Amino acid sequence: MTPPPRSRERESTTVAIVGGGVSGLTAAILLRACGIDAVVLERRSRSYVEERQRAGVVEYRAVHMFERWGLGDVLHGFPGDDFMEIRVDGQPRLLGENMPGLADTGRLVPQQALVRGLIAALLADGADLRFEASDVALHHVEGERPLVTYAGQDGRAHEIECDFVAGCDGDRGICAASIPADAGEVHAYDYGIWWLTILADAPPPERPLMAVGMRGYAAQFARGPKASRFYLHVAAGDTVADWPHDRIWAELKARLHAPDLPAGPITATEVFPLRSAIREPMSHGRLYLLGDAAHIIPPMGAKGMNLALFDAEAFATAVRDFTAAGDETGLRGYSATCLERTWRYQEFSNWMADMMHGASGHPVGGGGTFRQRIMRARLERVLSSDVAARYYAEMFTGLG
Ligand code: RFL
Repeated sequence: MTPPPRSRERESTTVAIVGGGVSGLTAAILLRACGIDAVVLERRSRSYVEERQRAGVVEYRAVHMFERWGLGDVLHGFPGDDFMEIRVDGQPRLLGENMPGLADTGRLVPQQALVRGLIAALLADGADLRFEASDVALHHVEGERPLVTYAGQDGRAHEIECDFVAGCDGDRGICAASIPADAGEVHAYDYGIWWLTILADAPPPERPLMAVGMRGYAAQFARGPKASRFYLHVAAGDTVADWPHDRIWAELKARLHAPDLPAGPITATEVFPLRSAIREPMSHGRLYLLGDAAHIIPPMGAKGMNLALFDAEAFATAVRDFTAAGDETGLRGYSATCLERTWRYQEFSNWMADMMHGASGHPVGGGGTFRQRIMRARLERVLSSDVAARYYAEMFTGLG
């Protein structure tokens, strides 16, 4: 920890939240619903945060969380699909057909729509959101009153004393980095698989679509009524420059077995490796890590944003119980509670990634044709057995 600065005007709040993404804003709105004051410090501008496009599905469990807190209005989306199409070598198969557990699976809420809804609701309620806060640093998180320092939009130095710091600043943020290396462990896993993701103003598929075939894995998901997010498994080390738009559309048409796939302007592309990293414990002194600051998970399974929402509720509830009644149970159990769900979702994501890439001729970790056939058999079991599909349903909805 860096030593605290001197001679600045000191403010005070109950919770200083570093990061105004999904986890930080959700923690802020839930704390506010409990009458607990908080300040959100976000490095980027409001418009940048509101435009950043990533996830698209708020799971059934999280939809109910917002409704339970009387905050259902922040979810500006449209109903999710009850089925997922898995196109196996060009043949459509429906995952979840006739599955009672898959009715009402969640809601399609693009991440930026959720962020916009949260910001609007917080500001309408007079919440303290500070955008373009730079040089955020944490001090004394092992003590009773941590201090957070930062420079405001005007460049002036500020410091905020608080009871708790919520580290919601994402993967590679300053909060996790300020925890001493010997104060915990990071469980990391590199899948050795890289994806190209494409956002396009192209009509979404009839239902969420994953394609399995020996050319490699591909997928297409709705990101609003007129936009799609596509994924393509690509060679490790590829860059965006390796994928000009003509090549992207040709490969998507081939892998999705959709020669007439409607194209549209591509608005964003990114190449990234599939990896997991889970920090244990998820707290240090009075610093609590939420969302990607504590754990990252590959997009396969659509769980990153949903884990962030789970952490936010666990944290807000724990602070509420402590503040209202001095009950420390939630704070003490925060890390174990969140890690238990994190590991279950990591297992789901890992299971899906193994199955989809293995069945597409690229088993994670190698294993040749043996692992390819094993993963084809696994996929066939999920597509043909209600019992096997129920596992998928439970995990996808977040009710498992
Ligand atoms: P966020 O949303 O990244 O927010 C972190 C915020 O912290 C700010 N920040 C700082 N602020 C102040 N001071 C600093 N020093 C700061 N450093 C950073 C950042 O500007 C930002 O505003 O993290 P959070 O809240 O933990 O939420 C996590 C989710 O955003 C993430 O898990 C998902 O986007 C992951 N994810 C997906 N999740 C799903 O549930 N379903 C999906 O379909 C899905 N698709 C995806 C994804 C992530 C992707 N990327 C990033 C590879 C697709 C992609 C392409």
